[in-house]
Amino acid sequence: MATHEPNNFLAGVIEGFYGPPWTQAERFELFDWMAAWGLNTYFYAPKDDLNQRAIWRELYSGAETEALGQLIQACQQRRLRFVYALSPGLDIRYAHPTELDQLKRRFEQMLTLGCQNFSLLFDDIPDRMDPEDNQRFGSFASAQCHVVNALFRWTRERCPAARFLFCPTPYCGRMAEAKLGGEGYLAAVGRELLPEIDVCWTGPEIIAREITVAHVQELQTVLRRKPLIWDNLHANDYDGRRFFCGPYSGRPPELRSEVSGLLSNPNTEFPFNFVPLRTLAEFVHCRGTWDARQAYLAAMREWLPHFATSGQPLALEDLILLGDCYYLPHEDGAEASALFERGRDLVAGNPATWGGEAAAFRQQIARLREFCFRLTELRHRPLFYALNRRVWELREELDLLDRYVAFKSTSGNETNAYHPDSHLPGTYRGGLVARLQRLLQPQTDGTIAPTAQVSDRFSPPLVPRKRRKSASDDLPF
Ligand code: GDL
Repeated sequence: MATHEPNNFLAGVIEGFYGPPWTQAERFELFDWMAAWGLNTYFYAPKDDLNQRAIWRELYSGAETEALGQLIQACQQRRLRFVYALSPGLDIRYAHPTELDQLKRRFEQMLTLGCQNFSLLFDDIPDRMDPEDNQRFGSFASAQCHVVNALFRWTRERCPAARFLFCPTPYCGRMAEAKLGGEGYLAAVGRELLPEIDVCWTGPEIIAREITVAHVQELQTVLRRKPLIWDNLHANDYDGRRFFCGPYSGRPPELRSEVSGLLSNPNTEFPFNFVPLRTLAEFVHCRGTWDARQAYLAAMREWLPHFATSGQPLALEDLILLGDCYYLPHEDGAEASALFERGRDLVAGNPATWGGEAAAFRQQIARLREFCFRLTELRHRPLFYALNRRVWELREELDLLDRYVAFKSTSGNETNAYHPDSHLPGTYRGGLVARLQRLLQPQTDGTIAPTAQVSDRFSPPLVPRKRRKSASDDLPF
């Protein structure tokens, strides 16, 4: 027996990240996946669709409406719910009736395209209001509820079955604890927001490693409804070096009956989302216990055909090793963890005692480097382009470790300093951002502390090995 009501339960995908929105072709591919896998909701909310947030009062142009109309139709054909979001929170004047008219005008345009479900989002906005709004409503929560309730009523008059979603300004446990939006914000939403409106919530954190039943039940009493999970587990817009192709994880199946839906806001690069969404769909429909790793391995098998090459086929076990390197925000996959631990132990240990470990490590590295290199042969070019920079960086680090271990393994070098032939200052781990990162370091207890010794100059001197010292080496630049 399913633990939630499949018809009302919103299961699917939010295009709700920062950065370049997905292409039309990617969205159509997504809709096919969703229809095949039993996901029912596509939530259109790209932060960088200009008309969604920055210029939310402006209507779409002809070409834009045509594209949106195609998406709505494509969803209808596949019996998927299309939800359209506006984010007016950057500069809306809550007390001005003309602002409500602007929102209606925007929704009206979407209604004429066949859109039937709407949303107003107030995430990531300034935590203060105009004095006039403050005077009229007294609180941020009341001002937002006023606008959302009004738009909800207006929409339901035109579309009686409309689903209406609201994202509060504090949308995770940590923000609520910090009293973002003001004292009692969520309690006011619970009291004042019409009960049919869904409230989005990302969990205890913006990127929640775990979302427990207890966490959600506590929230239910405050919100007076089941929250709708906006899940950022696989979002990568906050870190350009990473992507996440691990399984849907850290949420028990019992959570499903405590929420009004589960929507994933995944990687910005669409091709990375196969396994995250495949496993989300499995999770939504699973009976009994949930084994995230098993779901991952099964989904990786299905993903492998996307890695067809112009040469020899790639092996599933190698794809799994790569996937393990880009698994989840708080967790590497098993094989990547093992690789890291081996490397860490070697580097920390005395090379004289490395024995066969060094050779085994170098072999593992060689396999992963070769696989990364072979990705250049992918026929699916958008997938390769999305992978390219990230995997390049991985290869650089593997290459350095390999050279280091090879050097130290050579008899007589155990205590000698290693001077790289590549990985040179300036071009390797260079740049302002990398140098800024070295100033403060996250500690294992969650604090951030100054790095003990930052030996970093703007332009470190290049002193290649085997070069005789020249007079210019003593110049101070
Ligand atoms: C957020 C943003 C979301 C973004 C995500 C990850 C919500 C409600 N809003 O806070 O647009 O993609 O973090 O960076 O999650």
